[in-house]
Amino acid sequence: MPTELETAIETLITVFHRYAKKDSDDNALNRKELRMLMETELKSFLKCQKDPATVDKIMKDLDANSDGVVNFQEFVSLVVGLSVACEQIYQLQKTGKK
Ligand SMILES: [Ca+2]
Ligand SMILES: [Ca+2]
Repeated sequence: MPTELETAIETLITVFHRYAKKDSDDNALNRKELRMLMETELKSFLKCQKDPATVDKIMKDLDANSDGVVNFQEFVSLVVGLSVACEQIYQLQKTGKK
């Protein structure tokens, strides 16, 4: 039986490829694929983001090698960034409840 963390890592890989394979390039997310992934899989996380240019901005920030698409390594940095932000909120809520 895989552990919770192993399952989480597997899920990341599965979700990335589910969206990445929508066009001919299976190993990267183009703008449309990234938008679809974020709108579907990160719905509640992005709800507070009212800026319509968010996807474009995130895409530009993520595309470390500037090839116009987001590969798995670049996608992981989005997940890491969101995880860090969420963990900080988690900490704040914990301190707030004291
Ligand atoms: Ca693709
Ligand atoms: Ca890239």
